[in-house]
Amino acid sequence: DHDDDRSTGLGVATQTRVKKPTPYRVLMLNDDYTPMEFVVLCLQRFFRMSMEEATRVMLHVHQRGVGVCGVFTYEVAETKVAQVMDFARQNQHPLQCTLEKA
Ligand code: TYC
Repeated sequence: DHDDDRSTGLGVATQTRVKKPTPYRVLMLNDDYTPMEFVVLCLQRFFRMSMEEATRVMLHVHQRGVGVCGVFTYEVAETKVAQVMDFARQNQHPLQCTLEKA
């Protein structure tokens, strides 16, 4: 933002500093028990992925051990982790989701 009032003769341009939030990655972790379809459902439901994208991310996690669900502000990342963990617990799956500074 930029404010200037030359008409009064008192105007001085001022920059309004807008602080960019530190980005956080939400990570999905592999395990031996959570069904692949459940992980795909989580990625579709909480990260708004298409079935194709969710399947690609799930397979990446299955093969590599960890994968990125998305990058968000801390508050949003924390909320998404909690949503996944709650949904997994409700369905008795050991699925783990976490966040890290991007
Ligand atoms: N490894 C699981 C299986 O073979 C599938 C899985 C994928 C689990 C991704 C968790 O984040 C995960 N059923």
